[in-house]
Amino acid sequence: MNLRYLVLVVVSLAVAVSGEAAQQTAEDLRLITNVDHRETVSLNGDWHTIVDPYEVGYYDYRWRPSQWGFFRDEQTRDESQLIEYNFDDSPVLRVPGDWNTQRDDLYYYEGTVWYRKAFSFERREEERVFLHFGAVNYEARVYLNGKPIGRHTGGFTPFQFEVTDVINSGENSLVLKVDNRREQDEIPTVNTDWWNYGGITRRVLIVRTPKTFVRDYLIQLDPEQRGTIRGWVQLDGADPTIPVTIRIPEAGLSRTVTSDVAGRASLSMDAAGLELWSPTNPKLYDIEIEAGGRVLRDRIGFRTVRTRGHEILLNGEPIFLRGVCIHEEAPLRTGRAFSVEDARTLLGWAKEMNCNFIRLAHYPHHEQMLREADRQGILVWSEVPVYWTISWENEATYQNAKRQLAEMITRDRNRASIVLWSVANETPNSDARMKFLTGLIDTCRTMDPTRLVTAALEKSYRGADTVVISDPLGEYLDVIGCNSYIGWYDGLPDKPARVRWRSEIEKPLVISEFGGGALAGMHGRPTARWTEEFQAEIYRNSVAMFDTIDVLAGTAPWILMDFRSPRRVLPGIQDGWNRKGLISEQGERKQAFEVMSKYYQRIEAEDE
Ligand code: GCB
Repeated sequence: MNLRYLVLVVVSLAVAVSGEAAQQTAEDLRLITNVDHRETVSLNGDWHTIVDPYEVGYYDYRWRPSQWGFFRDEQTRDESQLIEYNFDDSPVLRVPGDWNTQRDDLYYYEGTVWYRKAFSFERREEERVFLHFGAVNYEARVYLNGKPIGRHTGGFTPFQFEVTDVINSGENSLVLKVDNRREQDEIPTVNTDWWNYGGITRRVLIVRTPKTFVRDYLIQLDPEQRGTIRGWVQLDGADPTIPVTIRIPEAGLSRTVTSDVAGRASLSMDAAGLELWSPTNPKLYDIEIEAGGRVLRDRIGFRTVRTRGHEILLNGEPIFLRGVCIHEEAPLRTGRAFSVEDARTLLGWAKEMNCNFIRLAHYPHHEQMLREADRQGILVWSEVPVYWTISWENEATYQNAKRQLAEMITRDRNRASIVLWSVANETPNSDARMKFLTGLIDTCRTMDPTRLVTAALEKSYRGADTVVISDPLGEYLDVIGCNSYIGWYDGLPDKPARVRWRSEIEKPLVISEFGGGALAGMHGRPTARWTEEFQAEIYRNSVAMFDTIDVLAGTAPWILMDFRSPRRVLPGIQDGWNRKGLISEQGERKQAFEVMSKYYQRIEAEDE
């Protein structure tokens, strides 16, 4: 027996005993993209759930993975058996949705909840079947008809498992163990400034595909040659060397390529006549990708993004990013946002503020948000939750971050709206952190050569009032993001007007956070903290400061809407909410909203 075979046998045995399936790696994701345009069956709706803080559904009394776990196929029960749980008589939670806002007793719950969905399904000959999860926070162990089919960690990215050989024609039982406990070595780590909403927070779908099908593709303009589409199509299946035709019917474009033995077909296509996507003209084209007699459709916008000195160029023209940061907090109802309606409300507010750009903080947001940004013509910064003090030295932590980054890029690299991938937020410098983050930057560049890479860095002072960015990570980025709370954590609201920025790096600078807190409806003098007047004063002086920064390519105030955070405990004012929103969670605009919207109106007029 050779060593490789022996390792395989040992790993398979371990899997069989523990019920564990190895997690996919960044290099081997095999994600099926564009689930919106595939044949799917929704498993959204009510799921029966068991709250299990001691994980008795997983471990036995010796703390070993139990053979009697809650994932056992319920059809195999007999009446004499000792079974101390019952999904059918347990309460339901809605999917998609976090558990914290669905039941009062789960408001602060962090731990394990079991979910069960019973469903019927008709299998067809000659097809493959996959389960798709938009996101589950944080760890998901998935069982179909009593069999473990996979495990995934990371609360904001999609994952899938093939279940062709496990799904029944007839009745099925899908069980998930969902655990959202925070751990030091995970991504994110234990310490964040947002609430750790648990649950199956995004949609669950059954995806039906032919035996060989188009799994993924990149169809984007070459950033250096706007008249050319470059990319590739990836097939999946037993018959990978078949012709693939890519068509853009409205533009009369069509190209047929043949995939190699790995199912990969490279694509290069003349695109000289295409109308370009931009915030003022968010033109999307219907795309068809035909392989093996089946057509997969998508809607794709074509644009380029590059930098030149201190400028960001969209379609070759300088553009100032008139932005705002957004958390995935549901507007008006609270909880995790997940729907097109949520996206429309948030983006509608951003547009009302005259934004052309949003920073989706601090993790990948749901797919509908990106599709809506494509439709509305809003540029996007998308990031992974590599936030503050994560375990830089831990190889498993690095692999986890890399995989989450790969999942984000794979899901969204055909969205015209996304112009920036961000690898980190406010991370303290060290050799280990540099190695970690430059590794993530390389992953971005390998997986998507068409976009810019950034990170939100921190500033430092030279003297009392001169700000510089000396973080060595800047050298590896295309665009420097910088979070800066001058006037809130750093001095009083009059301070921004005195501060001057000096750039030592010949790259565009985006102020990726600034601002301060205010309770909507609380009024007083501009010197009284938590009043709308105090917050508006910070904004007025920040805007005056921005006018003096010649390398500035964009700004994104923190934040569009108040959001839940357990770090924010001041009674009567915070009550568990970060109050730096320009709008309250109930939709009330604070005075600073008006300051920003006027600033952006002026910038927009100057740009025209
Ligand atoms: C930051 C963080 C952000 C916080 C914000 C704040 O610098 O990036 O996640 O919520 O400050 O409100 O302090």
